[in-house]
Amino acid sequence: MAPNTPKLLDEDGYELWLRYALIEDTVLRTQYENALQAITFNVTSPTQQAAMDELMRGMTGLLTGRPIATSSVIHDGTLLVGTPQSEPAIAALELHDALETLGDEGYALLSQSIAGKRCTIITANSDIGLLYGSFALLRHLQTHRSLHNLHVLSAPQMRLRMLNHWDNLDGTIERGYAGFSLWDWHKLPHYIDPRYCDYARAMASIGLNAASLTNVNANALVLTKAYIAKAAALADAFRPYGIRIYLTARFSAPLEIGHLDTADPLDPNVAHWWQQTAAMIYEAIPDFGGFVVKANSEGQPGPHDYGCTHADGANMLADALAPYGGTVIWRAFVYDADVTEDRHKQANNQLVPLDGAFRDNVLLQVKNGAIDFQPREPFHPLFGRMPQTPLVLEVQLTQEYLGFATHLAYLAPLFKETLDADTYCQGPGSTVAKIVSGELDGHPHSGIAAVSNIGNDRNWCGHPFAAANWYGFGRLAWDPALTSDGIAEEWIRMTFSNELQIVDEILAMMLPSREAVVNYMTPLGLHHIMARDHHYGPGPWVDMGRADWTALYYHQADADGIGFDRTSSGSNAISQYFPSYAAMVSSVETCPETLLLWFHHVSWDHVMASGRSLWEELCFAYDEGVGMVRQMQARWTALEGLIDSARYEHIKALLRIQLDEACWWRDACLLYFQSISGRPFPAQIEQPGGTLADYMAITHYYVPGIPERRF
Ligand code: BDP
Repeated sequence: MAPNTPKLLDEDGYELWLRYALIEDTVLRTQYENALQAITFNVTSPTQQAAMDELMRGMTGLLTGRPIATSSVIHDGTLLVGTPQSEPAIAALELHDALETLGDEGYALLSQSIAGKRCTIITANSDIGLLYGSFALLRHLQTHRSLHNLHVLSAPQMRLRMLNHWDNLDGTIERGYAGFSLWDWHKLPHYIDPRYCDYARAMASIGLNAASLTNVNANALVLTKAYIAKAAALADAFRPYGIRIYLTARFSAPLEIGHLDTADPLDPNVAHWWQQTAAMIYEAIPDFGGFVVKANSEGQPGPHDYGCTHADGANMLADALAPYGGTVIWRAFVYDADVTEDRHKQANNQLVPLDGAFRDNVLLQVKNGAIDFQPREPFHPLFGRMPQTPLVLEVQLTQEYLGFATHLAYLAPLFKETLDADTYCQGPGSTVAKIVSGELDGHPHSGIAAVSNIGNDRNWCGHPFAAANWYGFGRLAWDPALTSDGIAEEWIRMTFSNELQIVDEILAMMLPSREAVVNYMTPLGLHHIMARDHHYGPGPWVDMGRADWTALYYHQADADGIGFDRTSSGSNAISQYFPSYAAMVSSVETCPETLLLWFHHVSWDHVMASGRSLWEELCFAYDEGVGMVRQMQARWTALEGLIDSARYEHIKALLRIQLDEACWWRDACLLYFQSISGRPFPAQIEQPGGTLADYMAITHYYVPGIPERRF
């Protein structure tokens, strides 16, 4: 640090990417101040008020530090905000062409001369569009982009842009690593924690418009009157920010809270109970989004319990919600303990025959891959196979399988990998993004959802860098064509600094970080080899419990080789993909090496593209993962003095944990696989410390993310 540099004020991350720190570049600040001297905004609704408050807060912080003047008269340097309905000066501009492209959530940012005065305009067809536009203008300033000749027209590609909170009513969070639930059910509905508003601001700032509040492993109590009143208070707090709430519906709720003796979806009393429940909910929450349902999966109740199909179950709930415009989001994460079929195939087997059988207000929510949010999975073979059903893509922000909240893993590249994947369902270019945006099959419903990584930790997501995943998800939900690099750069500039050295170093840490995790946990297509139940740390030796919860089932390592044969000589899961993709992955020669062991059982001596044997390649990959964490550490230490010391030290400590755990993963996995392959470690890699027995003996108690009742 230069001797006279003032010490940076410590930050705790609460402000996320909405810090609005004073722009220190005085030339740039003066340009902005000249362009934005006063606001003209005829506020007529709570959402418009939220936009006004945010503009005032943001511009005050970023610019002079003084509140910006408001004026009803247009001058040079006016920021004019409004819809054509709320603001006559905007109506007079006749911006029909632009507004037509924006739909009911998009916005325009324009430089415009009005009666000879230079103005900047935020306009939209709706109040929520104005709020999104206000955040976009602030992002523009926060990232130091020019206001000259502004002409930004932006509308979301997906209608439903949702977070799924896996929060329990007792405050714990399933797979949550950032503290306890934000929802204080005990004090609701009367105490509205100011944090709810900050949550809603953060959501709206990245265009997210829906939140499912409760765990998919649902508790029926949330559907009782007392809890609906509490949920309604949250819905009220979120409404100005365009966020609709959803609740998870436990299929057996009619038994548990409805005093019925069945939850059979074809029983009229059951249907009636759900209709009454829907009526009660909509009375309290008129814009209630609907139900998210996990049924007949991992022991959860569902229509199969009564000999009915997923469509029977989903449609019964959909009929209850239809009069109010609500939707059912039925999860496709279904697999059966009693079925010996490769778990990879089960969702397609159960659901593809039901395409066309669901009501119009049912959406099917499909995880990015067929197993379970692994560090790398090929796209789920359901994408493209159910053209008559709107599919919602589900990704996971909380790092259940990517190092919890102590590993830095920037996940936009993972989300992009799925969104950009070509299913070939309607020929080349039939990407997952086009399927879930509704573009390919002309569905009015479309959507993307992410399992939240938010808790009541002061910095929201536990790891300061985990906020980039929340941010990145929102930005991609709005526009899947954005790049991972571009999103990361925005986030860094808003979260840390616009200094190029800082931006470049942090970008170089973030972009390869997910690949680092893949390397030190599950390289070359390995998957599901983590510790049992809590999933903390390596467990390639796990062989207890039902087969498809063991690691042995997935890696299939034996004296000859390793990997899951999903070709026609094995489980034939590949046949569920469309021919062009299936042909590529079914040959060892053309299958991307990153997915090799996902689809093939390969000899330890198989020669890889590098010229090394598979065994050596595995060793190098694990070792490279550890090396990549060391590089992240070196880049971070180079920033000492340029980042406030609170965040600097916190991240430095987390990187230390990440390195230790990366070594743990590498050494435990390599020692275990060596015990099967019988081959020596290449001399060039760091030789594993400890013995396999030591690693296998490690036991952890009270690992976060598992509600204690599960033990
Ligand atoms: C798995 C989690 C489990 C969830 C399940 C789901 O381990 O806690 O309940 O997914 O998505 O990843 O339903």
